[in-house]
Amino acid sequence: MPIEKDIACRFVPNGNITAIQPYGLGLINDTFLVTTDTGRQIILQRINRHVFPRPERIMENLRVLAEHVRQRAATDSASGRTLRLPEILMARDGRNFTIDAKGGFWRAQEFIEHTRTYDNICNIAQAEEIGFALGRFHALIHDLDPVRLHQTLPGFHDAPGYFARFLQASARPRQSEASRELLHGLSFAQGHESLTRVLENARHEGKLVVRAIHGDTKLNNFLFDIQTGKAASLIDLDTVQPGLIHYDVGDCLRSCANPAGESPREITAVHFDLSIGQAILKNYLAETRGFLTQHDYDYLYDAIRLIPFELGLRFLTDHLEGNHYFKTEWAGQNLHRALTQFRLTASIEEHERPIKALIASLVTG
Ligand code: ADP
Ligand code: GN1
Ligand code: MG
Repeated sequence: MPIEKDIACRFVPNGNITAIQPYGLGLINDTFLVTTDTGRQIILQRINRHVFPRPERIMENLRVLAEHVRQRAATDSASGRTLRLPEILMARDGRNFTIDAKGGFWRAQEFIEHTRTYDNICNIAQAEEIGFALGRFHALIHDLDPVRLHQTLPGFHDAPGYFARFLQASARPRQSEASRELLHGLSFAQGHESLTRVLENARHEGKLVVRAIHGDTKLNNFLFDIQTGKAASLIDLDTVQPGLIHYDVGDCLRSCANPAGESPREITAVHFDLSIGQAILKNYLAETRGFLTQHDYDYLYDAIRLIPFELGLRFLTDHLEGNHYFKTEWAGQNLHRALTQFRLTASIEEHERPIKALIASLVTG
């Protein structure tokens, strides 16, 4: 019996499992869609232990998050539209995870039906939905004391830390001569070190405060209702932990406001689309106006510029270290992903004035 079937049985007390298939295009966990003879479907995941050293901390955070959101929903009935978060399922032994014989860490969650994800943004209406969903998520957790959450992934979004690791990896002797692409990536990274400290400095100066955040707000972590096209859910909650909301806003815009996506055929197609950025930020700010501060607004542009650069550094470092973090399908894929994020960073720098003007008009208007 394949291991995932044995594990799935632990989360499905009633009914026989009729199908298990690998599901989705996440780069970190192993995800399966499990179907039973009652027609019920669940999402089963093996958490990547290399990325998450203490996966039980994720599950504790998810419990705290669910409890907080439930309490808020009870007091917040006037809010109109809701954003669903997937319910975590209990295993037969009463825990919300299970461990296999090899030490693999598994958990299951409700499959949110009638939804789909996108890897490339399609239109402005989707961008507006993304802005709403991220803003609503931040509004739901803005009063969740971050002290109640574990760091599930220490050093995540520590851009200076990523830069130091990049320097180490790039200093190691290479087996073959560097390609033109690699030389370009190395030189882009080296030339942008000064970007890496901007958010962490603002945090140390007390201008930006640590809050509960999502941590991984890329496009395919938003579920869209197939029929209405509305954002139904924000998933992949493994990196919900203390952090800066700027990480989430920057990550969301780097992922969604680049219509060419993370794996474009031609890197020259990559650019920051101002209309998409405007649609996301407009709805995001409408949901979060009640608790964001002037300092928060002041650092939005820096976040939008930093997070694609940071991700480019992470991809490039993984390429140099032998691709043990992000899943890859072909040699050189992480280098290609890095150059894509660097191209996006350059596009954001080219559009600095209009992006700043856009933020200013949305904040004051
Ligand atoms: P990873 O950390 O590897 O990205 P995710 O938790 O994002 O893992 O899951 C991978 C993919 O599986 C998602 O992009 C989405 O397509 C799908 N998925 C995950 N959870 C759910 C869910 N509760 N309902 C529907 N689809 C889901
Ligand atoms: C990973 O897990 P997934 O595929 O949704 C990564 C993000 C990156 C993203 C780039 C925990 O997201 O930080 O931005 O890949 N998640 C983790 O595609 O490292
Ligand atoms: Mg994901």
